[in-house]
Amino acid sequence: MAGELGSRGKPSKVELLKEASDYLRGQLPEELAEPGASISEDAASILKFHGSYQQDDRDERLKRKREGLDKAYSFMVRIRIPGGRITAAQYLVCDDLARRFGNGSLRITTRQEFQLHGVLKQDLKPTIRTINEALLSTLAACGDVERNVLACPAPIKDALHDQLQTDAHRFAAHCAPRSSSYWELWLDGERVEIPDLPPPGPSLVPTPGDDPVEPIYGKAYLPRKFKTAFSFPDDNCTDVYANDLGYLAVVEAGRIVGYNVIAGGGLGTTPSAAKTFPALAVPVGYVERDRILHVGEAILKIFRDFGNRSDRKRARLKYVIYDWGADAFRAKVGEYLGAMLEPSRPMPELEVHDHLGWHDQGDGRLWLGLPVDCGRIRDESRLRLLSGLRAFFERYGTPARLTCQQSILLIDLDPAWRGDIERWLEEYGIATVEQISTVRRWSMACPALPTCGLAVTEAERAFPGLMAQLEAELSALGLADERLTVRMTGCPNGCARPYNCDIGLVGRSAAKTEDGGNQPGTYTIYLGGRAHGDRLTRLYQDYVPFDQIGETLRPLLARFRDERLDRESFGDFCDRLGLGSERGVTAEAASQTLPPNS
Ligand code: SRM
Ligand code: SF4
Repeated sequence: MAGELGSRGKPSKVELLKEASDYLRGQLPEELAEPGASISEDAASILKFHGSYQQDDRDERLKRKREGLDKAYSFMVRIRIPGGRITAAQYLVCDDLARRFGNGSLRITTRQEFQLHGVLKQDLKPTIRTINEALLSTLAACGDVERNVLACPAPIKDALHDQLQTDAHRFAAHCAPRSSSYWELWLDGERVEIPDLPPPGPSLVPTPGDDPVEPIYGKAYLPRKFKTAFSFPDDNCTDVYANDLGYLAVVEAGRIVGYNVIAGGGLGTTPSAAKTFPALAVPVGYVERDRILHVGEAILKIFRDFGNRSDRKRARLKYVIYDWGADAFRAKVGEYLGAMLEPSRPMPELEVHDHLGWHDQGDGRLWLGLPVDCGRIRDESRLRLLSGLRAFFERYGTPARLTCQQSILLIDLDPAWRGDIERWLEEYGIATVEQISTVRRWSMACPALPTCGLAVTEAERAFPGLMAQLEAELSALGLADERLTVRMTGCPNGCARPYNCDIGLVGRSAAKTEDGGNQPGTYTIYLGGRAHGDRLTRLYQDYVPFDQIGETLRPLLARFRDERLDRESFGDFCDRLGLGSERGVTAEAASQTLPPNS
């Protein structure tokens, strides 16, 4: 049972490390100051809380090993951007850093942030300092804490969109770690206040064990990462069901009055360990707008107190809820808050928008949503996206928004600029949404090789080849206009969310070229989710070689064309046919009621 699974086992090594780190210091200050290209594994674990991962160039690993050389180390730096909102000046700083200290590219993540890759150890401090000077942060972009808080980035000028962004920012500020180690380490103790992320206020749901420095987290922080998203039910562009905590706006008379709270989403899984599975969030209840911080804090603290601290594979909120049952979890939330939440309110039917193309903001200005393949902003032959966006922000100085589909929205545009902007797109070879296929528009891939230390095989680098296969199949079948969400990852961790879309492709085994280089290996095909993100995929076929993905899907796509019901999507069709085997947990499965062990 969950309580027993929770905090009672022997704490894992990472737990001991966090607890002994003196609020996220550990050996980090000393090791960063030492010469050498890398830091120890222990220091790297603490570095994650500061927003950076130690990585190495996996394309170089074998060659360097043969030559007796150490790995080619560098660091990934993740920039925390709640709700995906950035100014032109901030964009330009990120661009500078990518050129000066990174690998010449910026990457928009599936959680509305930027990542820099390839930063060398000696450049970490100037990089993170510069990010803070631009009034952005990397604090808690990674690590066992509340991660970047998501909100619909559409710059629609109505009360609703404004309220949703405001609430996401309030929540992000409230949950930020409070230890001063971040400022000591990167800014010589000088704290930078970020205007829309004020310093966190006092704890709102005091519990007996609250720590004086970190009242929400405690000395050992959370058992694992924790993710929160705010969303509209009729525009679930933040994929709220994949989050540990989700707030779905309840709207009355054009204003958000409160939220239906959902909890326990999470996609990471280890195929060989049946104790792990992807899960979608389940309903918890309704909360008025002015109590969202209280409810969120209570849920974070339940995870802090009952999450599994001995087995990191099973240390996500979804497992607490699964082990206890959803009713018992709701009761525990009521206990922490001193009152049960009201039942969830009715909501409109779920929909999703990608916000690409030209749109009217409602204030006389326009926004232009640009697709970015795998979120990678770089210059590559005719497509000069890095240089193009730099020129754009230097010229217009208007802000931008990042989406959870790895794309960018250029906002607050004067309609009179449209002709010039269209010429600018052509000059830099930047494709608009009308110029790419529908399948590409709705697809994503994670970074995988060569930077990700956990990748089994390729994803981002295999993406163009995957698109070519699918575009050919879909065109041949007359399905080119079908909205198909295809998401590819280099391993089962699920970073591009392959477990709740139409077609998920998950890296299964590696493949090497004759000279030992990396190439796309085999993939597991998952089917039957949908663009709305509220249904899990099922495992359809395992170990499919990369170049056979298109032909494996061909017969099924043909059947879909011939046998689909009116307005049925491919995912709905696969679900109706019951294709594949279950590999996840739904709201129904989690609704058993076992008492939490308190
Ligand atoms: Fe992720 C680990 C990249 C979104 C589940 N993820 C990683 C690491 C840091 C690899 C590592 O631990 O060494 C990857 C860095 C690769 C690189 O070179 O950049 C990585 N994850 C990403 C990004 C960049 C993928 C992308 O295509 O954009 C996304 C960054 C989001 C952000 O800005 O914070 C990213 N990761 C996700 C998501 C999707 C989401 O949150 O909406 C998930 C699934 C949801 C979830 O959390 O369950 C996800 N990432 C994981 C997991 C599995 C966690 C689990 O519970 O098992 C890992 C592995 C881990 O934590 O040990 C992981
Ligand atoms: Fe790396 Fe796997 Fe995440 Fe892809 S899904 S970024 S390979 S951890």
